[in-house]
Amino acid sequence: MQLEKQVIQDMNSDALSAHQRKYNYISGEIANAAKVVEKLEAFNIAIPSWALGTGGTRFGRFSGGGEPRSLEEKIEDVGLIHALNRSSNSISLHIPWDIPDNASSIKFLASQLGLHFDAVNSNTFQDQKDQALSYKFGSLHHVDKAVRRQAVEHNIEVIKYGVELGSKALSVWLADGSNFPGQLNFRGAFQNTFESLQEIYDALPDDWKVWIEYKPFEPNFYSTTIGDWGQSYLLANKLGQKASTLVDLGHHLPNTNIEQIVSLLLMEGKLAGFHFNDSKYGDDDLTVGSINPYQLFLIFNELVEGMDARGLDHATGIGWMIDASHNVKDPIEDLLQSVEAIKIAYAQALLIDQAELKAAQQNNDVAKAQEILQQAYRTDVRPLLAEARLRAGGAIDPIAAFRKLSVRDELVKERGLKTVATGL
Ligand SMILES: [Mn+2]
Repeated sequence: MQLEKQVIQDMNSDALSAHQRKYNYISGEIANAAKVVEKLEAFNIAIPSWALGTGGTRFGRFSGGGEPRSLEEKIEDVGLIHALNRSSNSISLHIPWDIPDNASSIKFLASQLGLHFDAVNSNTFQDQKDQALSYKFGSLHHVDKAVRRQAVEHNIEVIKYGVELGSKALSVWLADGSNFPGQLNFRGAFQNTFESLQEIYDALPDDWKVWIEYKPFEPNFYSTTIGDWGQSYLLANKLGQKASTLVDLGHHLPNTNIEQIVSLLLMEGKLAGFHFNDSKYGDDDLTVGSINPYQLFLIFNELVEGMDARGLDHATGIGWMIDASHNVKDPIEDLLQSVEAIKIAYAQALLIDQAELKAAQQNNDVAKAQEILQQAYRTDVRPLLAEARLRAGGAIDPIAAFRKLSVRDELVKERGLKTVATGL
């Protein structure tokens, strides 16, 4: 299924006058509305191929209807999201869940929908059917060199798929760790991980990057071998220029000051990008902005300020990607909500008068600094987002359009009620 521009435009006509009223109001209230809309138009967030089906937990999975049955159908779903919000122009593939059998036809399909391929993701946290050696006790950190070799080769194979599709980065998340004290020699595990990553690093094409993710616990519950941003940063530094640290918002212990981590990684030129999601307890993979939108806004404040300080383009300077799992909501609606939340936080951060904030910081005017941030956070920027979408040919209200056009019903008709997408 594809959504033609005309269909979306017709949808918009009902909502147009209400939108104009709201947009005119906010344009009068803030100084830089036109600039913000321009930046919002340029800002895209990649959709992961594994988020288009209903996710499960270790207790079960309740699939919805019309889930994509193939990589082609996943790309079509991202095409639908992008047609509605004009902010999701790339897809991040997970290998081996989504191996492109015919790269040129996959690339052609994507480009027809205005999409390209973002970072490719390797998987050494599961054993695959025909796999010779098991990752039960880890992959890149494994005590057995043969297992490490197999995991390194898998990563190099993922790079090859990525090259065929025009990706420019490999994203590595390891489940490696230990469940019990004494199980691992920490130094040995870290050293093995480093040496394995070095082999992967050496296989990167010149214009490629490797993004190293960290996570404090799960699936291992005593230690993880890349447990926090310091350990990832250490590896990235030792590896070299092409390696940097990927921040997954859910990969922190409760109450961690993520915005401070982001600020320092950015300062050091080692912030690869994001896996956006939200959480209340652990790696909950909930819809972005559903639990703690203020934290997301504070992160974007650091990003905007830090990227401007380094002269980075907001849209392309680092990687923007969602990594969430939708257990109870329609995945497409959930992803539309996530993209909206990210762009709201970004737009609010763009409203902050950074010069005024710096002056307040210089004067130790704490109350004023708080006022400046909260003034931006409490501004309803949604009409700015809608305006950016409208100008780009998207829907004023993407979820309303998705529902009015009965997109899911159409997908169920096409694909059937009992389809299960590959992934967790
Ligand atoms: Mn992630």
